[in-house]
Amino acid sequence: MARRKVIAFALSTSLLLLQNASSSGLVCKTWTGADQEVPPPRVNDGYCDCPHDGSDEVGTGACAGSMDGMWAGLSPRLLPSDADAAVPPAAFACRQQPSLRLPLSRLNDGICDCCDGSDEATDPSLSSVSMRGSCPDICDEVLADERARVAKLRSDFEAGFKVRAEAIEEYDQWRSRSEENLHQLRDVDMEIMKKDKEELDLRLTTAKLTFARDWISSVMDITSLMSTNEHQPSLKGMLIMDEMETVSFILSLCMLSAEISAQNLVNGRCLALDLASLDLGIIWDHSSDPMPTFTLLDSESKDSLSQYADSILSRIEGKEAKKGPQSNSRRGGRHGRNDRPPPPDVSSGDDPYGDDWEDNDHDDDEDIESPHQDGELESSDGDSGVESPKSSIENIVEELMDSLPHDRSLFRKQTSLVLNYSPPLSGKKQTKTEEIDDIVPEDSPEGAAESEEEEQENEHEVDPMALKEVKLALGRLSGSVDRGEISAKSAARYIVAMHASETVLDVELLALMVLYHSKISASDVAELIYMISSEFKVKEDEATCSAPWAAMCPPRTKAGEGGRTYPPTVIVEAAQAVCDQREGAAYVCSSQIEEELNLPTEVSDGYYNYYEPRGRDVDDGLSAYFQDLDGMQMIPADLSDLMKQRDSVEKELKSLSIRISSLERELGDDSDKSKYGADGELYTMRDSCHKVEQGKYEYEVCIFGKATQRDIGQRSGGTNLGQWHSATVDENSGKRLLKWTGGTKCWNGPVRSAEVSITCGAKTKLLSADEPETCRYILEMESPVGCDESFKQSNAL
Ligand code: MAN
Repeated sequence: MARRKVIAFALSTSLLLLQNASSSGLVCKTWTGADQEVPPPRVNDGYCDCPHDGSDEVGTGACAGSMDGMWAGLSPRLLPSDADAAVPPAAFACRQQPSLRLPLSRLNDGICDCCDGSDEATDPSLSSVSMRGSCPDICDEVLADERARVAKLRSDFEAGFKVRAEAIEEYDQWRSRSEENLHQLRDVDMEIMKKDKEELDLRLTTAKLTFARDWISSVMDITSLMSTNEHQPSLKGMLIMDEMETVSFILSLCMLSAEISAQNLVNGRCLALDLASLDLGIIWDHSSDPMPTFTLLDSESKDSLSQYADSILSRIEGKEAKKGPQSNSRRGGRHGRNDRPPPPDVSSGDDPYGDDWEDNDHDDDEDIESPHQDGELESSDGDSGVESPKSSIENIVEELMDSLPHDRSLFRKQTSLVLNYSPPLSGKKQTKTEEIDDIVPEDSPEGAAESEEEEQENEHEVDPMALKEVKLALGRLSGSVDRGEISAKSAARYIVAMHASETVLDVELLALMVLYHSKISASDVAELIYMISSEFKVKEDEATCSAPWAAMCPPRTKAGEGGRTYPPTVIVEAAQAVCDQREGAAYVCSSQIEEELNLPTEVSDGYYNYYEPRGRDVDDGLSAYFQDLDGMQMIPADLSDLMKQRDSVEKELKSLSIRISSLERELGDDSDKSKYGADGELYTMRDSCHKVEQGKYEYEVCIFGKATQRDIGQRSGGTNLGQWHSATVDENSGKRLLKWTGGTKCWNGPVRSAEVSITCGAKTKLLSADEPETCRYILEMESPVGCDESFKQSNAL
């Protein structure tokens, strides 16, 4: 109403101003006070060109209130400070309501627009409108809510700003401490430790070379002593055997040692042969197939010596020998240009296997050698009838096995019958074996025919407990026998490989070292010698059935050089003891084929000719021969010290590297400077989790961790909304955005993800959660993290 009144008044007074208009145009002042000429077309065109007096728009309302005394014009008091700027202000801002913008035409128009009336002049000289100067100040009422909001914002900001500043300070301190720490660890400690390790490695390499050389020379010394013992028949001399017999001796040692203990069979190989080869500078590559290959120690090459030392050391430490570098390995061991012969005493000038190998009338000799001579294996071809290298090797292995003096076949057969025997079910009586020795297993045809008769004859049931014990004992023995066979077969394969290699090796020396490592008692060794060596062996008369050991009883001797007799006394005595012990003992002739079950009530030594081999103990006559070798099986103190030091330096290096990388990860690398958000503001919040409930869900976000959605009331689990992804600052709004990505895939939708936008707040708190698109979650958070300068400015705080 008041506004309409003012306009009417303006129309009536504008007519007076028409008189000032010249025909060429109207002259009036612009808003800055400069004179201007307003051309006729712009007069009364609805746009106010003359704001001071409204003279160009007297016919319209465009300059309403511009009549003298009624148009206040632009009071200097109301103009912004840059009033003399070339561009006029577009609007008037109420002093207490900066967001309320008024068009200039509403200034001094008699209407109170600003709550403090500041849009209406109080200058009395300009006052001619009723409202002028009489606007009441109603700001307290109008701005109450806004003022409260701003006051809270300000106090939150101040509190948050402080917290943020402290967090940044803490981060800075942590960062500089950590960087210093990292520098110390990475550039100082690590360097020192690496140098230490380098020095240690150097000393260790030297010590290992010395160790390897010493080892070899000790073995040589000891073994040559064995050959030239002045006072008693040398150990070497005890082996009055030809090459083939020596091979049988080695295989038998491997068999007996594995029968004594499972520990003597390592990965299906004869440990004694492994160790003996190593002593003699033979380094096996067990992985090659069908035949193992080996490298000979090249005592002139540091690499070879060091590899050798490693093998010996790991063997002493009880670890499997490390595999040598492939370049050192030589299939079949044929000497190459750079290959040196093995240590002098290991090889003899003669062909070690001599004619015995050729004479052994196995036709497969060529087959063994050919793959190695040609550098590749013949492929197996069933159709052509050509034997594959593998099977020809197996044939030789079988032949070698047949040459072994101990025949376990009768024992095996009986043992398996007993082990497979199960007593008939209740009601059916079973006899004790002693009374009826023709018990045939139920499932055999004879068993069915005889069962009735048996039933009548059998008065005593088999004691199930006794049977159990018998089975237990036989089970153990049969396991031993199996191990022995595996061990001997494996040894046979290695021996075949050595032979095929054409490398000149002293097989007698090897036998002595296997004898040492097999740790077989003198009596078992004696039995082998007497049964293998053709010098002592009595040809068994096929027609008469004699005990297998009868060949050595009584033990014979043979005069040797220097008035010595062979075998050495220790062996002869041990053989004699065996003869005494077994005199009159029951035995089964090899010619007797026993197919039927004889259930024993107990298993005694010598069951089906199987006498358990015994290990060599300290009192054993043979132990004295090997004392010096026993002393060698230790790592010298200085080398062991160095190894310990190196191990501990390596351990320290490892833990140092772990610490360095974890510190680097914590600090964030160069490409990850924003890990802790702008200025490191998130550092103090690291690993903190925040929750909010919305609808039927509770949302939890963990800084640098995971975001989860759970049903309200659910304590754990929930839907994975993603793993921590990043913290960024939105360029336009200045808001922090925290992201979690790669959550559980939405059914028929995207992989879940969550985004938290942070506004300034005194404390960190999640305010709300929303799912604007399926499986995309937007959360609002307030936190001191958002209380920075840009927030202050944009909120005019
Ligand atoms: C669950 C929740 C919801 C989501 C649906 C999608 O119910 O994660 O937030 O929308 O799965 O199937």
